[in-house]
Amino acid sequence: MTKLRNRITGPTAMAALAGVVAAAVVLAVAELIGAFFTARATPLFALGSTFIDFTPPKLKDFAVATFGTNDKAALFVGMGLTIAILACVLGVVAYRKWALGVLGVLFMGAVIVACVVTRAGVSAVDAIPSVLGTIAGLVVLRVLMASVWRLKEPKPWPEAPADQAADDDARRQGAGTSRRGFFTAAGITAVAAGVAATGGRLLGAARNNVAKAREALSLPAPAKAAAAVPAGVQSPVPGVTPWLTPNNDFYRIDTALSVPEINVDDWELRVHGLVEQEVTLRFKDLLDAQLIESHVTLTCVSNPVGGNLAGNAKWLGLPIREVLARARPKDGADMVLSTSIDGFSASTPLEVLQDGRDAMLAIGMNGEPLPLEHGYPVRMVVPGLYGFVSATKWVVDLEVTRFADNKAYWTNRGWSERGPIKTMARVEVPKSFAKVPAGKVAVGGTAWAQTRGIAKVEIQIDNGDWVETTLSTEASTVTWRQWSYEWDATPGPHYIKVRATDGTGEVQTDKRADPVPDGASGWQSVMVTVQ
Ligand SMILES: Nc1nc2c(c(=O)[nH]1)N[C@H]1C(S)=C(S)[C@@H](COP(=O)(O)O)O[C@H]1N2
Ligand SMILES: [Mo]
Repeated sequence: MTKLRNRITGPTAMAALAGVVAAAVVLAVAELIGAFFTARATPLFALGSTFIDFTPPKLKDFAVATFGTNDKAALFVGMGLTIAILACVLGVVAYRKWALGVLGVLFMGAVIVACVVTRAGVSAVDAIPSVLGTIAGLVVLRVLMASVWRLKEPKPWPEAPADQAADDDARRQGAGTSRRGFFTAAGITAVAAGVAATGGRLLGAARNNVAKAREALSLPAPAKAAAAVPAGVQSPVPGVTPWLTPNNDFYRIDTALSVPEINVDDWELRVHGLVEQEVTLRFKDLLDAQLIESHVTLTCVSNPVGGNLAGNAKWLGLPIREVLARARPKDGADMVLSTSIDGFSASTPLEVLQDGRDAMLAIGMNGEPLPLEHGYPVRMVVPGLYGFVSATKWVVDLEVTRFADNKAYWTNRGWSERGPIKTMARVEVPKSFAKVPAGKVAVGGTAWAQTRGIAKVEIQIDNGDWVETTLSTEASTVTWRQWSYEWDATPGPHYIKVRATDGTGEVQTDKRADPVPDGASGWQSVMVTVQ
């Protein structure tokens, strides 16, 4: 009984416990202080994310297969256990050789700091919570260890010579208080750490609740409002895509595993590179600027012929040419590399950003702040270019550079370095493989050729002649344009083909191309059965 008790409460076990308590203090203090820093700067988040980054895909698949949507919880439990075991070892090491223990703790602290500062969107000051946490952990370890060391001194009591009995009695009593003191101190510290960590969590969540902050944000009125949308932009055919895409239905394409959450107070855009004058913009600068509003149709280069990776919205933002005018690009610059907080980048021709089109740093989408998944608080919108070379969401950096010197995210992965949008038309009603009754059948859809505009949309039934459809009103050359046609359908299977002609008179090519490297092309053909 005494043996068991000694094993659990003996100096070595106490040293291990001291290690665990100290580790809890490191994390708790960092969590509490971290509430006042970037959300991604807390040790647990940084350690976890770094771990995920270095996890082989096989292990990731295994984790998802085994734990499903609890994979993140499993990760944190696993991390907790690993940290606890390491802390036990460090505690025992510190007990035996304090200097070595200190080195171990400092090493762990350095690992945490390294994980924190290498996270995207985290700066060196964000290491402060981890550094202070490590210091607090060391102090706690030292204080607790002092009581453990005090126990080491007396020889095992039964073998003590008789003449030392009185002396030992005193020591034993000292040891008793020391032991009691240790467990009391360890317990209180552990509880305090729990309270601090929870408090830090709540405080951080309250301070960094980006979704709430977004809802509370009110956008300024534009200095230059969007041109009024003329009547008749919408195709009269029921079932055709709404001309204006609601934010909730807007396609979403990005490489972000979790949507970046940026505080407007933390947001900063650095404009640098081949410029006469570096410029740094804060969110407030945007709110105070002369903003413009404009309807622009965005399109993804990955959109297949007939696909729906396109959307049309009213954007509110600051023209990028005005920012560039302040930075004054140097001769020889021909590209702006925009980078998001999570490392995505896009290469946009400098001239496109200066030629007067409504290329902007957008903060509003259809009258609301950008939804988080569409780039809150600031993204780029550039009429006429596919998103992968222009529409950087969560944008934080603009480098004025040259195509010869820099490559963007997708260009490094086999896609083109430039991406003007190709002319595209699609049939939306009737749907492919639909069965429709014979007689008058309403046919309709959408076409786009941003910056050139749509001048004509034709359809061809089976191998008949190309016939012109009725175009809906054009709002602008940078928005899509809808069309409709009344088809006299005879029973049997039929193919409907569609093609557009852009504002320069160029007919959409029938040459089939895959999305890679610079966008799909070809005419869409839908099969319908008329009954
Ligand atoms: N940060 C970031 N921005 C990004 C991307 C991305 O992966 N990360 N994808 C781009 C691509 S390929 C497209 S098509 C558009 C899509 O914008 P949306 O999701 O708002 O429709 O965002 C662009 N901006
Ligand atoms: Mo895209």
